[in-house]
Amino acid sequence: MTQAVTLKPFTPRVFSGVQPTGNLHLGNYLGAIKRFVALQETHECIYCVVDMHAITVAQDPDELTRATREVTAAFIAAGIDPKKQIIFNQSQVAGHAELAWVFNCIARIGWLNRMTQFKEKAGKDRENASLGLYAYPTLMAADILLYRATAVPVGEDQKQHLELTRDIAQKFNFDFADRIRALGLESAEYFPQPEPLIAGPAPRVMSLRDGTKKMSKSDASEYSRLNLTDDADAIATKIRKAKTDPEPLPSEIDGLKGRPEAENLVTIYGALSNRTAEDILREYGGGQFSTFKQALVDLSVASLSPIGDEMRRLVADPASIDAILAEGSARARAIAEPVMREVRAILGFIQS
Ligand code: AQP
Repeated sequence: MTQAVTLKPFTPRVFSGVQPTGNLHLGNYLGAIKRFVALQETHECIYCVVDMHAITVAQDPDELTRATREVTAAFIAAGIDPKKQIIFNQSQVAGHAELAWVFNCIARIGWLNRMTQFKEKAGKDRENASLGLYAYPTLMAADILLYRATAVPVGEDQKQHLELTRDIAQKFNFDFADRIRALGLESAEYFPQPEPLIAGPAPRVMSLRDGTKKMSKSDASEYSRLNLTDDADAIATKIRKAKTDPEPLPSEIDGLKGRPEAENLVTIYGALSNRTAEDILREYGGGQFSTFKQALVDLSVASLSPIGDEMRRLVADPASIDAILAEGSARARAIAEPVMREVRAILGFIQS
């Protein structure tokens, strides 16, 4: 006999996560966090510091604790209201790990073998990569679907993982369609197909040293990225040293073709100032890079310094940050636990 559960229609809900690894940079801000802030005006949002994803590569425990507080501080400093939205750390809601295991049994090895991020991160030493790094996308699917989230703001690098999440949701719904119906859901859709929210002014911010590589926490060169906690001097030095080519900035957008470094700097300027590339090139096109770079320094310092200052103020009081995470975790558990009960019922697990 099946256990009776009530399955409700989807609530529009945003979920996204950031790993507490290394220093947060401008790519994390423009590709993800800045958009998290905007979405809270229109959506119920759950923002997660994904500490379990972080340990897919070796982490120093003290550093992981520090970085978890720093990402939490960045969310708040950027403008996310922890009273209205849920901010928590992943490891405190057991359903993430539990649902990830279920999804490990739903996803096919062939699907995982196509994931380019694993190939890039494992590199040539694939045999020595952790099993967790390989299974990273099924944990990410669990993060999202545990809350039956309908929309996921991420940078472009996460597009493939989002597609896998949709495939897992679809296969789960298909494999258990009869059971889901028998349990009382009108349609056979238990999990939603979450929409990736990738569009935005800067879905892929590139390295300041190489316009063909994404800005990344793990890049060995500090000069490749602007960290959210960089002071004005560091921001100015990094932008002045940013790689460019010998040509002046073009006056038309077409002139950026084949010039990835120039295009990246214009994209960053546009995302920080909410201006279009056309508008920026109308003002700076034909002039020297040094003039444009100075304008970018001023804009970056004005945009990032208040966030960095507020982050420093917040992390100086770790007990308050931990309290915010604890409260967010309790609220996240309250959403996740009924979902896990339903999932267990769908699977046929006897529950005590
Ligand atoms: N360069 C980027 N441009 C736009 N968005 C980006 N994101 C990351 N880099 C860029 C987005 O930031 C969010 C959080 O990323 P994450 O910390 O969960 O993981 P990540 O993508 O692995 O970040 P990094 O900095 O690139 O770390 P490493 O160096 O470890 O690979 C995500 O929404 C991501 O898309």
